[in-house]
Amino acid sequence: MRLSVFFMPTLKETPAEAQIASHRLMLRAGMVRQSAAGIYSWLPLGWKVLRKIQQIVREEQDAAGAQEVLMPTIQSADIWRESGRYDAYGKEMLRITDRHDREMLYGPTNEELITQLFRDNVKSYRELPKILYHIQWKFRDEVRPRFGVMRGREFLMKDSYSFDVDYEGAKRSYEVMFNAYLKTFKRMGLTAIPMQADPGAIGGNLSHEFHILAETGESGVFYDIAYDELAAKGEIDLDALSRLYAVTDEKHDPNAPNVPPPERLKVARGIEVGHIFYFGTKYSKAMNAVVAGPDGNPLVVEMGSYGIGVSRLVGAIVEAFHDDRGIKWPESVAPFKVGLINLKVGDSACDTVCEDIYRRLSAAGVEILYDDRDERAGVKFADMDLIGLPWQLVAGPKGLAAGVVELKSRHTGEKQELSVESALARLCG
Ligand code: P5A
Repeated sequence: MRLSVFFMPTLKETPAEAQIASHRLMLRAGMVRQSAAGIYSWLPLGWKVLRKIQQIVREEQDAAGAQEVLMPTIQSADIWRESGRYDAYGKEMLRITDRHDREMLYGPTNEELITQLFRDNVKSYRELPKILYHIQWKFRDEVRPRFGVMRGREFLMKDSYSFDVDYEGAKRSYEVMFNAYLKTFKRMGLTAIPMQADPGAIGGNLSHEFHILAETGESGVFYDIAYDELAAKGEIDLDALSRLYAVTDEKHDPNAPNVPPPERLKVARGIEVGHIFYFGTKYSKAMNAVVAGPDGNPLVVEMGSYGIGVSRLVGAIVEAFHDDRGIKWPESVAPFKVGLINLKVGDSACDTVCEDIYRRLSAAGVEILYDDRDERAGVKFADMDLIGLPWQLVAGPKGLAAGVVELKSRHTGEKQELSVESALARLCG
């Protein structure tokens, strides 16, 4: 992509409404624009990141055996009456009336809809277990939407739902999703700490929140450093994990039996990027989701639901990876891998080399943003640091006369002078 044509309206000034780094940087980098309180348009740069995050989430769900569907955003109030949540949900639910005066709503979550889908289409225990998921926009009329996409009213969620014949099966599904979550966040460069949580409005009796660590996180977290040691191992045993201490600050109890000694208790700040629930037969019972069991008798299915805040993750990743000049994207979610800066547009050596690099990297499938604008070098460096692409490749008349370009890592700040050929080899590898 050429920056001269790319729709990326960057801002020099810090927008007054933005209280936290990720919100400021996402606005300044031209990733999103607010259209109404807590409702955002995603511009090309932001949308590219959102799609990469979705893709990682999707791949890990598929790898865990979950199957993707797409349920609607608009739901009928009837199914929420069946589950008993229509009145209980309160003002956070955006209620809509259609032209026939039928009560509808913009879905804040999909337990009811998936339970209806399941009961109408699955008849026998032989078809279980099943995990279904979708990645779909939700609406929650939050009292105080804030921090940009981190607490929006309209936001993108990945929600999965598991169906099992008994508790043992449901616990297995929970574990499968639990481990898929750890892998998912790890691929984004994040350390996610699972915390025992309150099931709240979703209901049930087993629940974990996944918090990623960031200095500017919304909640304080306390956890046993044994987590870090366990997480480094990859696959995690839920039983071993659940014995460890990890809570958000409102639940911190220095006298709890499993609180580690002070030197092993980590105090940090976190952002909730995922939340999973086992709630047994709460919805299947209320909505009559039964299958024929092995003995022919009806069997009420055991369920769980598993959420990831996909759009929140964009903000959370920026919180975790930035400095005072801008964003520092992990390569796996970066909107482009390389930013190419032509220091002197109009200079024939610079133009020729840059065009050649642009063509060859594009042909090799390396995502590259070429700053071909006729702008001052300072502006180009500042914009490139702001949008945070992992690699910056700088070509100027002086370097080219000596046969070199400069390759800079946005993460470490490390710069290296290389020939064009070795720079290309590096970036293609
Ligand atoms: C689990 C999946 C649920 O809704 N039902 C389906 C369950 N859980 S949850 O914790 O309420 O939400 C799941 C994740 O969605 C993100 N999230 C938000 N992101 C941005 N803005 C919001 N207002 C918002 N509310 C929730 C969080 O990451 C949460 O963990």
